[in-house]
Amino acid sequence: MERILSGIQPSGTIHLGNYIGALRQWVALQEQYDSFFCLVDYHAITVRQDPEQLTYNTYSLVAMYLAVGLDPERVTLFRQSDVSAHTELAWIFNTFAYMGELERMTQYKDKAKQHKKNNNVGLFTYPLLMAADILLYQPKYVPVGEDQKQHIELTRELAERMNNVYGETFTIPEYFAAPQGARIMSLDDPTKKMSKSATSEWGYIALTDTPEVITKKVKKAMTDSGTAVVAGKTTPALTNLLTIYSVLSDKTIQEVEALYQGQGYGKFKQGLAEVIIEYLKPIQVNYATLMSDIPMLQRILQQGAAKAKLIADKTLNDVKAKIGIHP
Ligand code: ATP
Ligand code: LTN
Repeated sequence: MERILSGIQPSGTIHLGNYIGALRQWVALQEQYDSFFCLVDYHAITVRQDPEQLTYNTYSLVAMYLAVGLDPERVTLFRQSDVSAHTELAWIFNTFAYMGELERMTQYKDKAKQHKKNNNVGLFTYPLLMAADILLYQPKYVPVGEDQKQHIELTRELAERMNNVYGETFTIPEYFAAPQGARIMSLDDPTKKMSKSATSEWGYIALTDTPEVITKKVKKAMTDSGTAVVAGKTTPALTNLLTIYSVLSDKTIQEVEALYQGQGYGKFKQGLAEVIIEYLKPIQVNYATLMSDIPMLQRILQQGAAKAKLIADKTLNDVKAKIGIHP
């Protein structure tokens, strides 16, 4: 069975962008692939976290992984910090990656601007820890949103560099994009991606938002000038809303456009809010049940870490031996 690996930072609320761009694909792919899904807490601390909140966010994220339909019997769910091979391999990659390569990363450039007072070295070397997360498990695909494509390209570059020097060491992983919605845009600014670290909560819909909040956020969402509910280059805001509607309702964008022909934005937004609320209802029920049993979530993470460690240590030991560091 071919392998996939992906991860999300336990740094805040999971939103529809995370779900449509990443999580939803994971649920579909778990049937066909040997799946490893990580909670990347060492990545999350590149932005200062409140310790208690980070612990809570970690459990909240495992609960969300399960609530959307990942099956812990089938997939390996684990926390990055439980498998020390990740930070060890990341250090080795620090000695193989070039400053210029990391300076080109758009996520770094954005985050450095966003966090002027804490533009720490971890923000800069972040992609190398991500490369280690991936390459330790030799996956064929990495299902992530489009914003992470550049990091996957860097990961491939590093893997090839190591393979050229030391012979076959790493599988070269491929970016796996969601067929629709690989980049969901912010509701209050369709030129920016929907993001959990956005300054305004009006930009995203959290998977845990109540029906009232969802209705308000959708009502407030930006639209384009005009009245027709159509997708296209000149209507980026509507295209984004139509994409969300289409993915969550299993209708094509054309079918949704037809449904709201001649009805204006108000009716469409009301329909969209209903679709989102109905879609999230069962996820929210599951999530609440799962969060009431933290020891069970801890057990799942422990079991996952044990499975992950076996594979990660094997790769790390191979790399160490190749560079001349024998146990
Ligand atoms: P932050 O805003 O703090 O950078 P984030 O909301 O981008 O966080 P991540 O933890 O960085 O969330 O991303 C988790 C996964 O969700 C990644 O695979 C990422 O590509 C995907 N993702 C994040 N935002 C979007 C989006 N707007 N559309 C599609 N996929 C997204
Ligand atoms: N950088 C990713 C999160 C991430 C990741 C990974 C994704 C860290 N390690 C390994 C896939 C595989 C992000 O979404 N910001």
